[in-house]
Amino acid sequence: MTIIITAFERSPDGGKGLARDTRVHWTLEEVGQPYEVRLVSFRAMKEPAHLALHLFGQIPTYEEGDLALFETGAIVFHIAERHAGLLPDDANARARAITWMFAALNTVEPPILELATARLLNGDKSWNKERMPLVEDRVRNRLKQLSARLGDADWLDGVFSAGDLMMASMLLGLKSSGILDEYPNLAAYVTRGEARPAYKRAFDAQLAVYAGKQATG
Ligand SMILES: N[C@@H](CCC(=O)N[C@@H](CS)C(=O)NCC(=O)O)C(=O)O
Repeated sequence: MTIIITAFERSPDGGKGLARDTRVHWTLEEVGQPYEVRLVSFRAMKEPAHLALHLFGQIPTYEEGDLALFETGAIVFHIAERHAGLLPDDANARARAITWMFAALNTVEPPILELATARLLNGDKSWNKERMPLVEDRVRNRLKQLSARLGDADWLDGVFSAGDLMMASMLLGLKSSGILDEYPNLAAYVTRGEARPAYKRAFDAQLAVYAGKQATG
């Protein structure tokens, strides 16, 4: 059964792999599942056909036969549960890997998103200057805690898991801010994630989509 995921027709990040479809590409590449990508424009994302798949009118979505999913946490978990390689067999280790997925989505992503919003959307507002140090400190606080927990380890709980895939995906969004480099073990963690062949394939796949759209206009 062909797996179809959706992605931006024109990604605002210019092909840097920061849109959330990249973590789904990455997951599918890790487990070796073929998939197709359907591109959607910002307008099409808010139209009935797409809203039937994603009630919030966003990407990515995931279709597999008569199953349609949205929310990257649910999509990555679904794939990781059905294919070997991203969730340990041991029940407790599996539960911990799932915990890291939730931690990435619920505890680490929100301050990172707040920082991105403050920089990209509110950068020109007079009140943003005063607020910025608070927003950056919220990110630093999470990174400090995560950095202390990771220590010298390669991955958060022994072997690479869906929890690392999700956590590294969040931290990737911080690369351009310079804040990640204040925590060398986290910067190295992200570099290790990016060095995985599956990540490279996922990144290249989304870049090819972006470059193709640029070339064809
Ligand atoms: N919590 C959702 C967030 C999805 C999301 O914010 N998608 C962005 C792209 S990365 C989007 O579609 N933005 C356009 C919009 O919200 O109109 C998930 O993890 O899938």
